[in-house]
Amino acid sequence: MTISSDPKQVTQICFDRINIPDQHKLSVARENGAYEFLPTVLKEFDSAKIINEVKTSGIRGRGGAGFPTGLKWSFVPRNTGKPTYLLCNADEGEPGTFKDRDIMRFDPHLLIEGMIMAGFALGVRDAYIYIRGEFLHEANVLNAAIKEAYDANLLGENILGTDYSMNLTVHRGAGAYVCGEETALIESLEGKPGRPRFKPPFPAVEGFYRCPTVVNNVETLATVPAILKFGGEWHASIGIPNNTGCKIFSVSGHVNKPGNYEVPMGTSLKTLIEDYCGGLQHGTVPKVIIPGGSSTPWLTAEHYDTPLTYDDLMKAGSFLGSGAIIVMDETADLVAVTRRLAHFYAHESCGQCTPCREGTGWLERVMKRVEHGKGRGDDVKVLKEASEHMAGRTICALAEGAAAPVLSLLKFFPEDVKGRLAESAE
Ligand code: L3W
Repeated sequence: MTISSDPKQVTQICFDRINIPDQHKLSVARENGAYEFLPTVLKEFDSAKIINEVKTSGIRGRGGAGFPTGLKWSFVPRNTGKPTYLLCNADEGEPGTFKDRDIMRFDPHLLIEGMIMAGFALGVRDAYIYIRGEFLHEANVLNAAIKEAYDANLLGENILGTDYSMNLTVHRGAGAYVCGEETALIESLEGKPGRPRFKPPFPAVEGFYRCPTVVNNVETLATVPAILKFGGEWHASIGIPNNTGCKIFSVSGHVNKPGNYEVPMGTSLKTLIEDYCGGLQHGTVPKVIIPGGSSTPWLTAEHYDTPLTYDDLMKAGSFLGSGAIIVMDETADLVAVTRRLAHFYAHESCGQCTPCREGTGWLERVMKRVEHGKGRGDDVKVLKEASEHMAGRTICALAEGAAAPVLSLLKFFPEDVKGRLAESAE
């Protein structure tokens, strides 16, 4: 690792080795610091120390919700007589998000090392990576890396001669977005249809096969080796309080250089777009910025200077989410964008909750006729009411995510919808 021990110098954590050729191979990864600190952790740290470091680091879940990772780990009950499981959520399906994919295909050993450390802290014997089915290449890379790790006694029985043993298995999903929701992921991993469960109980207490289970995102787990090597205080000094560390942002849309960029938390949207992404394709300020994946409410030009943190984006009316920033300039047809997203959510609703199953279908049908200039006189009202009747009335957040683009369109650009109503409409 070339990460600086001086937090002020740190600009990247998970992507530190991302551009090194052949980093996915164990020999290359080891030359560049992979597993270097693992023996120290396994031999000199204990569970309490590790959880304490992770708590001190302030890291919050990088998958979307931003829940404090150390706190989640501390919820796991001990001595229940049941096994504790560690599941890595690699189902990266949120439209706009493509960061975990890069960690897995370019630096799989970083994730594996993070999982061994997390597993050791939590007393896990069996850990799984639930990977999005479409990521076949990444699953193959991970499996090859896991095999190399087993052969080097980094996984399996008595890791590096210690008392700790852990198995790691990759499980491929079958193409359902909702399986990125942690309880649907658990159901799917148990071999059942991926339908979210009611929470509580939270997985930390009752998860995989009703046993204590920690579900963490790829980026979260990939940050653990650096936190343990440099210390929780070090991580807490990067970024800004309550929003610590670095974050990978997947930037897409009307920017000149779309891609994944890891930056310290608190970097502004404008800096990310102009300094890292080469600015906008047309114009000087974006028309719409979706900051955290398609499920998060839209921001507009007035929010261009917002620092990229959980707290600041919430203050601006949205969420940091998974860090998938979709940028749209003046050329975007926002009605068409919203219709396309409505189709996605209607297709991906698992159908378990009526407001989601019916509501997503309504949003898609109405948006379709609006897109084709055949909207009816009361369609603005229909869209608003249907969206409002979905949010907060379902088991998981999919319905809320489906409503977000429609409500954003109506909030910021009602004229775009009104202009597409059929002439015969009032
Ligand atoms: C124990 C408690 N554990 C909360 C745990 C909980 C989970 C985590 C966050 O949604 C969001 C969603 C999407 N005891 C606990 C507890 N936990 N209280 O903390 O839980 P929660 O319920 O706040 O969120 P969630 O259901 O995990 C995630 C949004 O992310 N999103 C989606 C991103 C999609 C991807 C992707 O494709 N990679 O991540 C984007 O915004 O809408 O709001 O572990 O168990 N008392």
